[in-house]
Amino acid sequence: MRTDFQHLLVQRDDCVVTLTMNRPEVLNAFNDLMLHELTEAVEEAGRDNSIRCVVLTGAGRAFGAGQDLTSFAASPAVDEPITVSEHLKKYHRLVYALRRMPKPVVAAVRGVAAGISCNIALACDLRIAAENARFLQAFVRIGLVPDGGGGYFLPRLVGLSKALEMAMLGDEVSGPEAERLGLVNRCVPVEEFEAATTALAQRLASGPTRAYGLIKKLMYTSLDSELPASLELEGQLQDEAIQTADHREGVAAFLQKRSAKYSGQ
Ligand code: LHQ
Repeated sequence: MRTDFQHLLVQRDDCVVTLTMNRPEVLNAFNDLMLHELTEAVEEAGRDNSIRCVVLTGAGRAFGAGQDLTSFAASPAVDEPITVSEHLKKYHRLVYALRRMPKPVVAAVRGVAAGISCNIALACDLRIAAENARFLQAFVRIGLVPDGGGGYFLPRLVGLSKALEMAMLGDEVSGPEAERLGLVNRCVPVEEFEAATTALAQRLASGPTRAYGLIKKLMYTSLDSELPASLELEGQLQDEAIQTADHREGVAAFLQKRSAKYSGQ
């Protein structure tokens, strides 16, 4: 997989790839190049069968500060209407790449995750936070609405009431509070953050990868569908899962009273 990016570090450890957004001088705020590089890397990781878990994180003291406001800002002096929806389509491509990737993606959040960076973390499958994490729907502070899927992910993760509060007040939510709300899966002390992230990623990377991909499809499709459609899809996906080598290995391991050794196939 390509590693020579300008604003993205790519680190490979066996079947885990860690993608680190790397503009620490602006708390990893997104400029066009970083967004492009991250999207390319996520899409490539999705296609590469030797990668079985992806970790997304930020360099330095933050996860990300949202859109770089120096490279994309409405000038107060200009009256002409500006259109941001075309620009947002580039973020949407990243959101789809994360959600449709047939393997687990973990967001590892240390420090601030603001604006669209926060919502990119919400687009990942699981989130681990350090105790110093700060989740912030910063949009309203500059008179904008949550983008990057925030209007979709946030109420589904924390419920409508808290989602509206976060979006309307724009106050920071700490790591421990995020865990309590279900915004993140777990929050750990700062000094344990890296080891806990590695342990989670390695566990996922040695699991039944194809089942994980099918689980993502089932869960994400069910959010948008009625019960009959979800039950129908469940049957189709289980037909697929039951034919995998990992399913056979899991059953054999159970019957032989040993740990399963999953190949990802
Ligand atoms: C930054 C940024 C930043 C540039 C910190 N840009 N430099 C919107 C518009 C258009 C299209 C697409 O979508 C979007 C979506 C969005 O994401 S809108 C939301 C954009 N983000 C924000 O409004 C957050 C702005 N940043 C902040 O409010 C604070 O920096 C937070 C709360 C994130 C962190 O506060 P602190 O920990 O106190 O750090 P700091 O403010 O001192 O920032 C450190 C440096 O990073 C500083 O530069 P400097 O040269 O003074 O050290 C900041 O200017 C820079 N920085 N965010 N988004």
